[in-house]
Amino acid sequence: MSVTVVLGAQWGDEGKGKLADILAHSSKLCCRAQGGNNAGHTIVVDGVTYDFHILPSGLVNPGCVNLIGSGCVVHVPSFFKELEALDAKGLHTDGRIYISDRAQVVFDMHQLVDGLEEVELGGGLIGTTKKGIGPSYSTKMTRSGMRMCDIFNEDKFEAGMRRLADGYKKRFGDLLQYDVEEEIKRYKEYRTKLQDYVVDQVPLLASAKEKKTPILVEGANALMLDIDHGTYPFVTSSNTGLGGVMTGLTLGWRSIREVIGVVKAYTTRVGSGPFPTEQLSADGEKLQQVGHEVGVTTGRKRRCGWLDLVVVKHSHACNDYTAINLTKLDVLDDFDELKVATSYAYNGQTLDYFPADTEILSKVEVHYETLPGWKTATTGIKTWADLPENARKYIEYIEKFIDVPVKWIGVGPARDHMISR
Ligand code: 2SA
Ligand code: GDP
Ligand code: MG
Repeated sequence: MSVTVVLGAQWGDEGKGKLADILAHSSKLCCRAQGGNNAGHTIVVDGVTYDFHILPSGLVNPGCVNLIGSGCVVHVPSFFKELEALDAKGLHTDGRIYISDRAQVVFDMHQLVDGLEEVELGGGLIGTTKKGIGPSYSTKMTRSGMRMCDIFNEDKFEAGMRRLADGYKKRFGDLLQYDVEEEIKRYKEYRTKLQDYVVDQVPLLASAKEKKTPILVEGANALMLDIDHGTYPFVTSSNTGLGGVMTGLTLGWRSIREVIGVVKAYTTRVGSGPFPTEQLSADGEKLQQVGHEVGVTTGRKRRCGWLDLVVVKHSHACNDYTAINLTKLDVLDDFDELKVATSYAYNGQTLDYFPADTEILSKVEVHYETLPGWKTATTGIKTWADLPENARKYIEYIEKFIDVPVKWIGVGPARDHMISR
């Protein structure tokens, strides 16, 4: 079995979906290991735009079966809504999408609590997508959550839901406007509908291993949002790095052939938290507008700044990338010069590590290298040799700094706007 893993190397929205779609052509199975419908992966094929949230991007390829793995959290109504939206675009998914019976269920009450917990944080809010991700992973860890397999055990499931709702009612009182019986009622219908989708992932992946099926793992969110290695607490509630792939799917460590880090040619972040290279300036505004940097799930404007190689190096130290896909190079086409962060200093001392303490991170002084722009349109360029010299130099600088080969370069949103090297 050979497994290729695609992971976000920054704060998300690097363009993982686009690479996953391209690689799905040489895969038979595409799996999500973690996260829920907080993710937003946009794919553009033949002029049609598809947005994926909980569904894996491998669905665009008709020859690819897709799995939402055990490490994921699934809001069932959103799952069906997303399938319907794909169907309406002519993308039929029958028999190609499965959910692990061990994945956690995200309830409407988790989503409401997500909002209430944000209010509790006041000025220190995380800026979540309010999709119930944090509350759902919390109830998973306190062992009070419900899993997909529980849906088919009606009495146990309903008792579990009532218990969860009681707990939340005690905590939030009238602030929680929620009727558990309403939600329980809706599961009566889902129980039947879900029968075609819920599977035991362990034999599914074991059989894929036996048949040497090429597998693609599509990471969601990104390393800097990892619950352990990201900018805690301004992170999501799952392990978004390689660790999450190992726990969320049952693939076996020996099968992993390639771990591709997807790096945007600049940096963006949605939600709160320190962002050392953020540009609250005309340059930041230009990146946001040219890059169309708007959240796919919430419609929020993404914060923008220069490429931060300290971040990418930290990300590589955590995930051990075998290759990089540099994306959205074309967004930089019209800058006279470009800055890349190469180190941080704190209290006058250069740091040779990425600080764990977000308070330190928010106060670091950033050291930049300035590189010349190329002032040439790159969208449509198909080969490395045809890229402007300064664009190649920019890429080579990154490659040298992090010591990982840049194998793919994104020069536009469409599937064929990708140079492979
Ligand atoms: P959550 O909802 O608990 O996972 O939020 C916690 C933090 O994780 C961030 N986060 C994301 N960051 C970038 N992209 C994400 N997906 C959407 C997209 C985001 C959107 O593709 O554009 O539409 O706003 C994503 N999902 C979670 C989040 O902003 C919090 O900082
Ligand atoms: P993901 O969450 O990592 O899959 O990324 P998103 O889909 O949230 O955000 C990336 C956005 O950039 C999407 O709108 C993509 O269509 C678009 N995109 C991906 N690669 C490129 C590229 O190389 N150039 C340009 N201009 N857009 C790209
Ligand atoms: Mg995204």
